[in-house]
Amino acid sequence: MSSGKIIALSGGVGGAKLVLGLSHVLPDDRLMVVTNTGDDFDHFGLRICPDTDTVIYTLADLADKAKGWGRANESWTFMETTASLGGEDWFNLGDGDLALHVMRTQALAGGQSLSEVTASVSKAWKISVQIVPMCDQAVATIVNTETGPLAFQHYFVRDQCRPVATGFSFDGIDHAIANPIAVDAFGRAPDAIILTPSNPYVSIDPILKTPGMRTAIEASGAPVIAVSPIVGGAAIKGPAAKMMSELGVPATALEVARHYRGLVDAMVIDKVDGHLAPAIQQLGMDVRVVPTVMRNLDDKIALAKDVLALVKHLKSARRS
Ligand code: FO1
Repeated sequence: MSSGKIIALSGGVGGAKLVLGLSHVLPDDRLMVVTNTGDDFDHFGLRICPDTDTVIYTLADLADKAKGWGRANESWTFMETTASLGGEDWFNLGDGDLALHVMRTQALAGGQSLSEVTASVSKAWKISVQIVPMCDQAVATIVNTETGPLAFQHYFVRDQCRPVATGFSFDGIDHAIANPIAVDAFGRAPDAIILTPSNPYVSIDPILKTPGMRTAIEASGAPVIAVSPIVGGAAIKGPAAKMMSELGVPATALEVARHYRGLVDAMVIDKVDGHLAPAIQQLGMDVRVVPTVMRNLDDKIALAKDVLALVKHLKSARRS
């Protein structure tokens, strides 16, 4: 394989798991992660960036692996004190996590961009994989529901994904600009672009819909591979399957492939969904059927290797 970059588009938990696997099998300078910032919001006057932070904590080996978000071995004095004062306690900020939000908010107020803050956090915590937020402008994912529009974290955390979703919008996206660092990387002949197994509607779509991003991906000429977050009709974590049925589409890996049609060259789906491979091939996509559920580091590395084998196959098929 050549030494071009592998550029992974990632939301939170599922995406971060595959990114960790990729980081174990690729030299650090060959991996770039573009993170979803549609989940970002202001809370207690602080800028919170959940998906970017999940990737940071995962790569810095600081993540709470059981919860999938936040830091391991957290203390919760801030939250307990906030609750005892009758403050808002629906969104859990651990004490160590809080320090990151305070530092970031201060740096942003001082004129740094989100990309710059993310790079300096990565440097401080010795993460050498490049983590690039999808844009430096504020974009806010809105979940439209039967009972009205909800800011993403209100839908996801406060209301526990209970409202019935009718669609999604991304406030501010028209004024956003695809991160120039990512656009530059897409223009330098990357080996592949990976849509990680994150939620297609609220994690990957905001990245793809950021003006300039999809055009840059398409112009890169690199194969685009998506790993299905839907396995056996259910999402490994999060509301993707629930959203799909509420939107009136079957919660299947085939439907994920349909959603990405026109952009994605190949799908990686789980063994339990092997019967869907012919239908996905009929959409004009290549398919790999492998174990995709990442329970431990070995699973993450194995999936990363399977994805990279597919990259190699797609690149040599293009050459011949
Ligand atoms: N998810 C929850 O389900 N409950 C929480 O209280 C919560 C707090 C939280 C704090 C910081 C952070 O970076 C993430 C946090 N998350 C929490 C996860 C997060 O909001 C979602 O996982 C993502 O936005 C979806 O990818």
